[in-house]
Amino acid sequence: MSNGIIIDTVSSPVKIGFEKNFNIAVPFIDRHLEEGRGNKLAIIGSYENITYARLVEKINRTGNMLINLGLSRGARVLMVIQDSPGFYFLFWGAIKAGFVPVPLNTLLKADDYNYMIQDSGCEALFYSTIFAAEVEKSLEGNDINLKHVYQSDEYSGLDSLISTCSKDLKAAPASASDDCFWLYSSGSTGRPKGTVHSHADIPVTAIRYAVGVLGMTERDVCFSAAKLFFAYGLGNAMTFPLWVGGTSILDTRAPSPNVTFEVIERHKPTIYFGVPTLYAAQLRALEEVSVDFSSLRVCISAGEALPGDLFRRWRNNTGLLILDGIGSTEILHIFISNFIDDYKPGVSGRLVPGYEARILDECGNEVSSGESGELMIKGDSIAKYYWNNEEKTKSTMQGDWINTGDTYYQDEEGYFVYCGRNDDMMKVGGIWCSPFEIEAKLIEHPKVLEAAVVARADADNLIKPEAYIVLNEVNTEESELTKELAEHCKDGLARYKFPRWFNFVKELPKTATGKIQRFKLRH
Ligand code: 3UK
Repeated sequence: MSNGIIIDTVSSPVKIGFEKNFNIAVPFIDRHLEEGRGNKLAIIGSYENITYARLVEKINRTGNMLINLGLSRGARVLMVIQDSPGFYFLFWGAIKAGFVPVPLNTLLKADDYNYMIQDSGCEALFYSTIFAAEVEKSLEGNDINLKHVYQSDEYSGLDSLISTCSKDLKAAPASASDDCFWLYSSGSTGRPKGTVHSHADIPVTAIRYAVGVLGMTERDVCFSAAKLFFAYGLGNAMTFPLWVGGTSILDTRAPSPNVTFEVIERHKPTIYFGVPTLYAAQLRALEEVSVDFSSLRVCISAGEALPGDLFRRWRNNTGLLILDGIGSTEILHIFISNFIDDYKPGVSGRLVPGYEARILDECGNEVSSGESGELMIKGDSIAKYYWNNEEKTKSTMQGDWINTGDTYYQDEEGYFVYCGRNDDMMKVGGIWCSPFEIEAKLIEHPKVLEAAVVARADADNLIKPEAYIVLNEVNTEESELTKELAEHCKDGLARYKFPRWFNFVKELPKTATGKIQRFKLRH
């Protein structure tokens, strides 16, 4: 049986085509039984281990359960589900049965859930018991037209709901360009936007990034500190291992350094996917403990830029590479990346083959080499549109191209260098200045754990950089430290770039996915 995807590996970049009738549940789920992987473990971790055969059975039962609810074709099914097998069952059961799963960030508050329930017009909502308080509050006292709400117990997954449903299910007819799933993308301002992805997008990221860049095979065991509800985690811990027939480690706990170390030693992943803040905290923890990283072949970082200093310290400490790559909810996964045999500390890397980039100036013209501008990307995994938001769709998705909202330049070797979000960039003395470059310099100082740099107007109303610092240790006098850090920055940064103000804070404002919210620090 064909799995519906036509991959032309002779052409470069690889060409990806789809048969007319195409539902991604066939190549990502059903295929594994035909390929004899029934007894192989698909999921390990906090819960019972799940083989591919059991996965297919549970997904089919879940799909039938959703059909039995009488949902309309294409109905949105919201999921507030922790990293557990139940997440897989619902996500793939919905897709296979012709519905559209919408995993939500599990760290949100009732008000956000309420908004997403209304905005999506969903017909069903499933949530893990531990998120009951906020989810249930979101349902109280309003006229949400939601037909089905289910709490799915952690340990048995969805068992009580699905055990009487048939274990046979044929994938619903679909095509590569049909709506397949959504993720809510939270911009730095405004309400989150329902980002609608089609059936084509998941296979494209798996083929171009997981296989093309990371060389993933069925021998890989993936562990992602980023949770499944985040596009980064969804690829790392679900769609990538499912594409290659590998194994995923799921853990429900918040990813502290100790939790990640324990999981790595116990379950022996071959690839670890982290975020810069966590790598920084892990490095600090490694001063006290030693950890067996011998199962790992490579580490990945995304979500925000990885400072070169963290890359170097991690390699010195563990002997492992961290490949930084930039991805987005809209493009679904990483489109510019460092490679195992082609990397450079402190840069995002090169285009993932299959994606194209343009860097534009304020007038929309391509910049000359070495100059920074707005990064536009073209590729075949980009979301179709934002739900219910024509204005944002028009300004972001421009024909085949998408505006990432990030400022980049290409260095003399052609590597893409991140400078900040477009709205975080500042002009100092008429010259564009990247908060990220200054932060990367500050982080090199041994007393600095994290740093955020924002624009602040001086007495003449001219913009200068201002730094917010989280210290590694707090036993240094602040005025001393300010002097020390100013000296440290003047050495190695262009003169106009050193921060004129230093603030020492306990923590930096961050989004639920760990991105520094610099706009909250501006004043
Ligand atoms: C920023 C980075 C510098 C950048 C994501 C991997 O982060 C992901 O998606 P989001 O929609 O955010 C997208 C924005 O985050 N960013 C992400 N990675 C980097 N900036 N260097 C990086 N390595 O501003 C981008 O526009 O939450 C990451 C895979 C899938 C993802 N969705």
